Amino acid sequence: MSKVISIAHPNFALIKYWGKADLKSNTPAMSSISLTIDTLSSTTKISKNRQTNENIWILNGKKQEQMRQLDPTLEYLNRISNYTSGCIIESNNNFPTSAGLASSASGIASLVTAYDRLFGLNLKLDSLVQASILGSGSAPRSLLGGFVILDAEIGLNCETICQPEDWPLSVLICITDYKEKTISSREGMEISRKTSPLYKSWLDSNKKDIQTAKAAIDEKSFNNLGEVAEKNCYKMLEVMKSSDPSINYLSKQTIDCINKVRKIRDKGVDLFYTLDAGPQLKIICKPEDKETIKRDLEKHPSVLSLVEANIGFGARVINES
Ligand code: 2P0
Repeated sequence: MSKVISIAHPNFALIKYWGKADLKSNTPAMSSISLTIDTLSSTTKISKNRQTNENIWILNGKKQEQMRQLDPTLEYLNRISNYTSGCIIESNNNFPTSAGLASSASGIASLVTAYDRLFGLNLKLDSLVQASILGSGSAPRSLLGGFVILDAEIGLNCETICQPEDWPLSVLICITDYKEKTISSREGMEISRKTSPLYKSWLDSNKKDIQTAKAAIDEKSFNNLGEVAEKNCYKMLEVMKSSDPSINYLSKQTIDCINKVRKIRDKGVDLFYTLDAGPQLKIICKPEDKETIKRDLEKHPSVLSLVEANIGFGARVINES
């Protein structure tokens, strides 16, 4: 086989990871639960570099000067495959990169999946998780579809806890800004871990939030899941805000969208929302309410575009030759 193309989707955490147990291994300090979505995707083509032992990474058509984010993952995989030359990696995102839409999670998950096939490794999930986590702490969650837990308590076990077809919710993403963020999640997490007076209680409350969210997913209780997800999101935002320097990824447009979405909810529509390290607002709703919410948001001046998604599947190979 000379080249493999794979696809992976971003995932949005409902119970968030914000802080690391160890910088070098990039191990999250807490468990997280996410939702893999469809429509947005990262596609990665990988082939061996037969000219030199250099790794080449072309992201959205542009050759990257820095391999820093991919190197640990590639080194891990090269050790397993005993490969000492380079790879040519071409990744494309069909959505804004580094703008709080989890492009690194889907990008890394698609790379690991493509590499595994190109080298015929057939790695078990725990090795794919290890390879992914070295690139991005949220990337293992994009290896899988549906609702996914990445459990920091039991050795970074990553598994789907509800398949997409078992609870088919809808997701609407309000894009309020296309710009790349100025503080990476990695930097932000370290600032928070070192300086936020709320960091310890954030860490301590993780286990309970995970239990509550898991129970809500088991029972398919939309309201219980929404309540714990929003509370967990606001706790993370408080940790960011109380860091020194204070971290804020939201814009005025994000706040406008939140206010609008709350008004829609006050009218009796079931929905909840979440925010990550960026200004985009992600709304989770029932499929039957999607059109109503869309109609209310579509023309809102703070919404540059509205992306519709459903719950998606995990990373997979789509072409090999
Ligand atoms: C999450 N985020 O759980 C949290 C919520 C953003 C806010 O994981 O440093 O790209 O590469 O492990 O995974 C985004 O950060 O960070 C993230 P690194 P990552 O989805």
